[in-house]
Amino acid sequence: SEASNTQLPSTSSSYNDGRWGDTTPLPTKKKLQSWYRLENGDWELVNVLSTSADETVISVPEGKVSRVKGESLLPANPDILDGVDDLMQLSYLNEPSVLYNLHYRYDRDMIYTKAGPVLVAINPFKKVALYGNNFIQAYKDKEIDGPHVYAITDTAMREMIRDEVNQSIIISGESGAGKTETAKIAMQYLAALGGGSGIENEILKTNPILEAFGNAKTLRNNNSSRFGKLIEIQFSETGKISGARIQTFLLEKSRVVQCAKGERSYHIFYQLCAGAPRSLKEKLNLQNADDYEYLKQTDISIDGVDDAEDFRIVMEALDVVHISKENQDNVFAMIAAVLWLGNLSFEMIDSENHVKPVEGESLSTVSQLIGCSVEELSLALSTRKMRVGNDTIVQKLTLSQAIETRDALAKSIYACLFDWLVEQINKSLSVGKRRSGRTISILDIYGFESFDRNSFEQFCINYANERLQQHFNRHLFKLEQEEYIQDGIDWAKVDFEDNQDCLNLFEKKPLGLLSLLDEESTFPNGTDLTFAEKLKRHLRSNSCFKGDRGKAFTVSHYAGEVTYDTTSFLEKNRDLLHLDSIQLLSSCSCELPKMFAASMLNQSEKLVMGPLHKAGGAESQKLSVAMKFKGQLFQLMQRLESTTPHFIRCIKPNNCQSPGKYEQGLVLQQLRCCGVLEVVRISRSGFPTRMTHQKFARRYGFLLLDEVAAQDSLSVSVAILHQFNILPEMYQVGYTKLFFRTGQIGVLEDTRNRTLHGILRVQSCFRGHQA
Ligand code: AOV
Ligand code: MG
Repeated sequence: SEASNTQLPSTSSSYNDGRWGDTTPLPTKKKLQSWYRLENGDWELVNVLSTSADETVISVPEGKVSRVKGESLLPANPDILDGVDDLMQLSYLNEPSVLYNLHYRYDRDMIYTKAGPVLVAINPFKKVALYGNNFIQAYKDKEIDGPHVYAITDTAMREMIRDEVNQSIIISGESGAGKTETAKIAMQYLAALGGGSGIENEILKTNPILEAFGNAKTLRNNNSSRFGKLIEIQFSETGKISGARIQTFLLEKSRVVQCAKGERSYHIFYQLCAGAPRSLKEKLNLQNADDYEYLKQTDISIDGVDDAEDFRIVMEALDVVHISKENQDNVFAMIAAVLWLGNLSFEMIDSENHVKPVEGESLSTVSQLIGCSVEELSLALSTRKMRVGNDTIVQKLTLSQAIETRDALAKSIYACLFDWLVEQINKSLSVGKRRSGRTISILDIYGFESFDRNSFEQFCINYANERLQQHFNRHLFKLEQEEYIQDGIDWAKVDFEDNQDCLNLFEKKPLGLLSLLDEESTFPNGTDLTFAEKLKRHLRSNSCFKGDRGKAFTVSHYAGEVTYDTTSFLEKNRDLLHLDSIQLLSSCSCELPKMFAASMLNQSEKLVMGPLHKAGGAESQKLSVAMKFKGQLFQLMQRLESTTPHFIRCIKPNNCQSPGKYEQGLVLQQLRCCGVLEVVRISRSGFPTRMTHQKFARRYGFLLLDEVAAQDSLSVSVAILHQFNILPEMYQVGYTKLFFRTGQIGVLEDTRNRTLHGILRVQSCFRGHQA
C-alpha cells in the first residue's frame, strides 16, 4: 500500500524549520535510517529505500511503504550512537535525534545526560537506583564518570579548591521538573565529601523543615516549592563544610488563606493536625484539618503522603537545627493561631453593615495562642484608626473589610513565621567561626508556571524564571561567544533565543510591567481594571505583550505564553497590614507575635497615618512586593555573577507525575525554550578549553625537545602545538589566548604529568643511592 505524498503532512512544520535542527540534506544511501515526522508531531524511525530528486521512498516499522518529500525527513544517527551520554557525541544533532537519545536513556533509568556543559535531568517520578553511599564513593573515586548530579557537584567542588573561586549550582526547569529533589541530591554529595563536623547533617535537615513550611500541593506538583531558595555552603581551606546560609525569596502567602481546587495549603498545617502528640493538641486546642475553614476548602490528603509521619520527621529536624522545644511549641502555636483565625466569623452590629467577631471558641483560642485579650483582638478585627487632621478617629469595618483584615493578619503571621524560622536555622548553621574559605551555592527556585488562571504569584514566579534564563543565556551563549570574537578567532555565530525583550517588558522604567504596577498601586483610586487598562495603553507596541479583554493581559515568556488575570494584583502588591493589626501583635504577651510586629515595623520605611480619603487608611508605607522582589533578584544575580556556574536543567517528561511516560512534544518544548540544542551546538563547534599564551608556554614549555628561536610566549606556544601534532582544526590562536576543542589539552596534560612524575622518580632514586 503506497500513500501519495499529497496526503502526508506538510514539510514546512515548525519541527523542521532549520532554526536549530540539523537540516543537512540526506545523503542518497540505501537502507539509511531516518526520522519521519508523523501528523501528531511525533517522530518515527523509518528506513529510506530510495531517494530521487523530488521524492523519497521510505518503509515504516510496520512494513508500510510511503513516498514522501525529502525535506520531511531528518537523518538518524547510526545505532552505535544509541544512548550516548553526551549529546555532543551525536553525529546528527537534530530534534528527533536528541529526543530519541534522551528517551532511550530514560527507558533504561539513565535520567541524566550531558548537553555539553549542561546536565539534563529527566524526572523519573519513581525511585531510581542511582543514589546513596556506594554511588557517592564511586563518583568521588572517579570509578564512574557518567553524567550525574554527583558528577557535576564533584566538578564544582574540585574547581572551588583548584581555582579558589566560589561556585554555584543553578537548577532550573518548569514546576514539577525535579529541581528541589536535584538540589537535595547535590547537597547529599557535598555533605558526604565535606562532612565530618556534624554540621552537614544539620544542613540536610533544613530540607524537611523548609519543605513543610514552604511547599504545598499544586496542580503541577504535589510538593511544589512556593518560595525561592539559595543555600550557600561554606567550606574551610581543607574542603570541609564549616557552615551554611540560606536565603529565601518571596513566599507565596496568599495560599495560607485560599488556594485553588485540587491544591493544598502548606504541608505543615496538615502535618500538625495529623501528627501532633496529644499534649500539644490539647495545648493548642487543635482539631482535625477538615475542621478548619482555611484547609477544608480543598483536598486534605495527598496520595502516598503520610502527614503524621512527616510531622515526626519535621520535629526531629527542628531538634537537629537547635530550635528549642519551647520555640517549637511557639511555632506550632502560631500555626494553630492562623488556623483558628480562619474560623473566626463575624456578626452584624448595626444597620450600616458594620461587624464584629463572633465571640466563641475561635476568638478565645486565637487570643490565647497569640497572647492578647479577647477584647483587643476583637477590636483590631472590627475597627481601624484613622487620622484626620490632628484627630484620630475610629472607623468601624464592614464584613468584607473585616474578613480582609483577618486574612491579612493570618498571612502576615505565617510569612513572618517562615522568615523567623529561616533566621533561626541560619543562626544554627553559622555556629562555626566565619572562615575565609570558599562556598558552593545551590539555587532552587519555584519553576515556571502556567495555569488556567494565573495571578500575581505566577507573575512574580515567572519573572524570576525569566531572570534566571537570562543568566543561563549570558553564560552559555553571550559570554562564550563574545570571548571568541574579542580574541579574534574564526567563529560563526550561533543564534539563541534571547529573552531580553521580555525582561525589558517587566523592568523598563517608567513604562514596564513592574513600574506601571507600582504606580497604579500608589494611586488611591487605582483598581485592577485601571491597572490592566494602563498596561494596554502603554505596552501595546511591545512584542512580548498582548492586552486581553477586561482585566487580563498576556506575556510571551521564554517558556511560553501566559495570560494573567489582574484581579487582586494591586492589593497583593501593596501587601498592607493595617497599623491596628501590627499594634495588636506588638502588644501580645507571646514572644513571636511581638517579634513579628517589630520586624514589620522595621521593614516599613516610615509609618504614616493616611488621610481618610486614602483607600487603606492607617497603614505602613513600604516597598511594594514586586519592587522588593526585583531588588532581591538583582542581588541574587550579582551574587551568582561572582561564582563559576554549573547548570542543571530539569525536564518534566509528562504532566501526570507518573513514571515511564515520555511525551515527545512536552520534552521538546522544554528543550527548545531553554536552548539545550544551541548549547550543544556551541560546545561542539566551540573551544571549551582556553589558556593565555603565557600560561600555556609556562605549563608545557619544558616539554619542548628543540630550542625555540624566539622566546616570546606565542612562539613557544606554537612550537609546543607543532611538536605534539595538535591538528589545526583542533585549536585556534587568539590575540591573548589559545582555544582548544574538547579533549585536546588532555594529551598535553598526560605527557606533562608523566614527565613530571619521571623527574620526581629519578630524583628520589638519586636520593636513594646517596643514602
Ligand atoms: P520542582 O522543584 O522542579 O517543582 P520537585 O523536585 O519537587 O520539582 O519534583 C517533583 C516530584 O518529582 C518529586 O516530589 C518526586 O516525586 C519526583 N522526582 C523528582 N526528581 C526525582 C528523582 N531524581 N528521583 C525520583 N523522583 C524524583 V516546583 O518546586 O513545583 O518548580 O515549584
Ligand atoms: Mg521545588
